Amino acid sequence: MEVKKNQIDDFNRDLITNHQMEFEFLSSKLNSRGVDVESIIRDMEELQIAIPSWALGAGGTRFGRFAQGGTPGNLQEKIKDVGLIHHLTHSAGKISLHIPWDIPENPTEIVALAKENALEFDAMNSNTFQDQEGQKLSYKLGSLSHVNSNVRQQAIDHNKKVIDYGCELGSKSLTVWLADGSNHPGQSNFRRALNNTFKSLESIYNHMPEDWSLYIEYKPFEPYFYSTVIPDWGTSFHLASSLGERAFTLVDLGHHLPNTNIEQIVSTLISAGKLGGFHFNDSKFADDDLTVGSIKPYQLFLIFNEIVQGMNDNVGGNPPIAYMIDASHNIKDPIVDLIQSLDSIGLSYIKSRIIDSKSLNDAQLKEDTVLASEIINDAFQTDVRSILREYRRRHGAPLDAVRFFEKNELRSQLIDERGRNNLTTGL
Ligand code: PSV
Ligand code: MN
Repeated sequence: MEVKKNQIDDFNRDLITNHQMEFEFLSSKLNSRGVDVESIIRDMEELQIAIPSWALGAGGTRFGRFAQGGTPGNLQEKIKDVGLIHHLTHSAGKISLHIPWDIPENPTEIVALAKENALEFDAMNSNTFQDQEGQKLSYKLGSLSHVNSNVRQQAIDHNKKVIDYGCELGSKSLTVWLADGSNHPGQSNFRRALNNTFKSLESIYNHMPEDWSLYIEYKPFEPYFYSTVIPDWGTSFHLASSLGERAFTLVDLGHHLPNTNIEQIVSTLISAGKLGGFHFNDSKFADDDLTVGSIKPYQLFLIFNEIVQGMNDNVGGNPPIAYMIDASHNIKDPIVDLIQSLDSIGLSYIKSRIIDSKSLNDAQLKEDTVLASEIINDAFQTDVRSILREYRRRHGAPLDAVRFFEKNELRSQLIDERGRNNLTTGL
């Protein structure tokens, strides 16, 4: 399915007058306050968010999944869906693959298709949390941390293979989400599990080419509920620091206990130069993978504030952060949900850029708590949607990507092409 330039032009024609009015009003207001709107629009080009290959199908829970129709049935179709999202938003220029769900059987063809869709390959993701058909040893009681060295070796070899696939695609990083943990007190020796994990990761780290990075996720619960081998950022940070310069912590928004101050974790990691990757989603209860910014937009804004300020100072020499959306789509159309997530990310980023950081710093130093919170709130309460629209317009994208998708009945076209009951690989 192809979206033509004239379809976008026709769509934008109805919205353009109103958009221009709103954009001019907001930019003159912000410019008079010393905010350089043009530089924000320019910098947004750098804010490219990877879409994982497992996000394009109908998600669900262990209780069931509901078919969406027209979802991609193979890696090629997944690349095309991400290409479409990027075309409509100009902010999803990367795709993140999961092995074995999306093995690139013919890397040359896959690389060419990605290029055609203006996409790069972001981090590769390994999977030692499921047993695959024909797999020799089970991961039921762990993988990289397992007490049995043969199981550990199998998991290490899998991760190495994932790196090799990534090399063929031009990816430069591996993300390890280690599901290992225990369900019962006494089941696992914490020290041994952590030590085994470190040694396994060391072997994987040493397999990476010189220009690769390793991102280590953490998660306090699930699939095991008593303990997790890498439960928190401290453990991930400890492993990354012990492994070396090219190992980093990855923060997934859904992997925290309720009310954790995630923005402070982000700030600490950037100060130490160890924030490698970031997975966006939102949640009400646990790791429920809801649309980014749908539940806690203020938290997202505060996180971006720490990212923007931290990366400006960058005393720890933090490398550019690899951003990805890691959400699941139970009842919404996955493409629409991903666009809504990209909208939230873009808006939070813009809001964090319009914070009057000089006055905020002065207020902090003058111990003026009220003024400090007024400054933060002023940015958060500003409606910056016209800046996001202007960014999209300048890149030939629709002023409202969700409405464009629906008005042009793009899902129906995908259903016509791919069928209503096709199965998507992955979660
Ligand atoms: C499970 O929590 C998870 O969402 C992790 O965050 C990984 O990034 C992803 O699955 C795929 O392995
Ligand atoms: Mn994740």
